[in-house]
Amino acid sequence: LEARAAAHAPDASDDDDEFDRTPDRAPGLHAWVEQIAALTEPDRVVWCDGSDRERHELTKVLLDEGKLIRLNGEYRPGSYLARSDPDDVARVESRTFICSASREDAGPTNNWVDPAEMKTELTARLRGAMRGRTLYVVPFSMGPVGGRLSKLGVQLTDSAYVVLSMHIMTRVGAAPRALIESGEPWVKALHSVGCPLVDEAGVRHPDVEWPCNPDKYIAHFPHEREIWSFGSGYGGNALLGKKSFALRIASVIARDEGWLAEHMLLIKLTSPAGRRFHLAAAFPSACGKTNLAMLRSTLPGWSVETLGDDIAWLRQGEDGRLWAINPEAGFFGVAPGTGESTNPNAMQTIWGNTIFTNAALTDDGDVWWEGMTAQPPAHLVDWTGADWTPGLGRPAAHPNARFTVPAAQCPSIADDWEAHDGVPLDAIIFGGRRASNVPLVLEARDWNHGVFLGATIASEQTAAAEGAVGELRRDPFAMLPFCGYNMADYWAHWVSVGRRLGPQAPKIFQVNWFRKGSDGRYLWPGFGDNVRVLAWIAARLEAGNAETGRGAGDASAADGPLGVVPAPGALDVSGLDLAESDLAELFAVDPAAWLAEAELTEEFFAGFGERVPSELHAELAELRARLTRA
Ligand code: GTP
Ligand code: SPV
Ligand code: MN
Repeated sequence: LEARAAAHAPDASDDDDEFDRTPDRAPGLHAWVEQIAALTEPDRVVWCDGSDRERHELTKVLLDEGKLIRLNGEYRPGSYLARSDPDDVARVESRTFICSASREDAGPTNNWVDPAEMKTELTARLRGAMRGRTLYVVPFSMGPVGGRLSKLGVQLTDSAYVVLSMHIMTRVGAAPRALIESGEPWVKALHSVGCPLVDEAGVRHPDVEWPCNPDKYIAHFPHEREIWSFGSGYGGNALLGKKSFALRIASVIARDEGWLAEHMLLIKLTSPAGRRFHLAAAFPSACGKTNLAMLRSTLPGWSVETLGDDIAWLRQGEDGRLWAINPEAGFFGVAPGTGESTNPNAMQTIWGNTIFTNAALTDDGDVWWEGMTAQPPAHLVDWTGADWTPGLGRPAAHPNARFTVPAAQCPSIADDWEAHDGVPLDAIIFGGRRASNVPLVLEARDWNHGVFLGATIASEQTAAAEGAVGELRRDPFAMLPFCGYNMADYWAHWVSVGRRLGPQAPKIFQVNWFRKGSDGRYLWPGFGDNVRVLAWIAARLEAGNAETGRGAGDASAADGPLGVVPAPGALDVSGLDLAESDLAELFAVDPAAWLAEAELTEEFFAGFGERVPSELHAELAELRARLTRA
């Protein structure tokens, strides 16, 4: 690596790399790398090319340093386990900042610090922060390289684990670098774990398994399209192409350019008649996107193919329709709950070439987590490195343990998942984790009603971020932690996008897989049986299509106070062990409880003041009127 470092340093005289011979081709890039290297004082600078050779070298470094554990190649070839610091296991929303010019532009749902102040503070933290470490320069593309909806970035990082993860999650290498050096716009993404190996006195300290810093900052500068992340090595805090770029910065670019950057899965649904539908769905973190994206149908003739599991960029095409891409190249998926019975496609995807983070280790060198099998192994090493046996009363894997794996390995991946123009979108689905009140499925009456449904999503909090798990919180559009500007302006942007799309706009639906009975059990079987809900959605999409009529199934529906719901018998529940009373409860609407929710929605909107679009106030008034009549 050291030799390569010399060869790839920006000022190297060695000219085996055609780009390094002409460092002036991207003066912004080279000057920035030099400036950050001067500030952070790494031992060396390595320009990454995304190659297999680089992956092997970085893996070897991480194994030698004890930062990765090689899994048993018989069960999990090319796969590794990383164990994080126990205080660096999830996104840190309290330390995530949107540093727009004014506090109002960040809005009440984001932490805001004046951009100049934040840069001063972070510059102080970053001074000498990479001493004793390597600074990696990682050019990447979000979306297929050169695609119409794709965007470029460069991440600087002092974590080889982050580089390896970026290899999987984004398109790293010479092709995006060439586009950047040809003058295409790109996003600056600076990351340091904030854990120098050499102190101020020049004394070198031993490294640790997972370097990080208790003082964390995930700072975004929307105006400059820049990200500065300090102190964490974990997923959403550190893989800056993902939430920081593809959602927070991209949502601002999207607002300015008239498109949408969303926390959505993307799938292709095929009916028994061979009709194809492209659906996007926004559910909050750890609320079922990966599972729906990889759904294996329990209804004969229906199938789902995977296009994306976490992020979608949506843009109007020349034909006037809304087109969607998945800007990522891999899955950073929740491990617990993933097993053959719930998500067999995910289990097959992670057959090998996978980085696991905070899973438990079996005695024969494989990984395990709660929900992978019905019975846990008799002995494990848990995610903290401690011995574990069943009955200890604590989970063996961290609840936010994750797998990082190339999307191409997914058996259900769609042929056109890397199409440069994306796919035309037929429907958008909103959902959350709601034990009560929210029905299994409903259809919005029109676009603005759909925007109201998205804006008012509430969901029980999960382990994907710090905070009390289970607490109900508003998570509009599943974007609460990811919107890079004022949430009310974002709602207004959605209203305006719908106005522009007109009759070509996708239809909007809402789902809830998580409703519970009074005895605390889930009323709906979920997972593969969610295709039954998708089939009704497809029928509704076909019902509006005069040419093909009702080829997709029973589209009959009834108007309810919350929206349009399946008419009795329209939802295919054949073969399910579902009591009539449970089915009724899945769709039950309690007007009193909903009037109370409407009260909370009014309070929620009030927190955004005058910026809430009038269309949403009108939808709230309409909801109340319908509930009162109900
Ligand atoms: P992020 O990657 O955090 O954005 O999450 P995600 O939305 O992709 O969530 P994921 O699909 O990984 O699901 C999170 C948890 O919800 C897992 O433990 C799943 O097993 C569980 N889950 C997903 N779908 C269903 C469902 O239909 N029913 C039930 N009961 N649980 C589900
Ligand atoms: C989420 O929390 O929504 C994730 C995982 O998808 S992370 O990349 O850590 O944000
Ligand atoms: Mn997510």
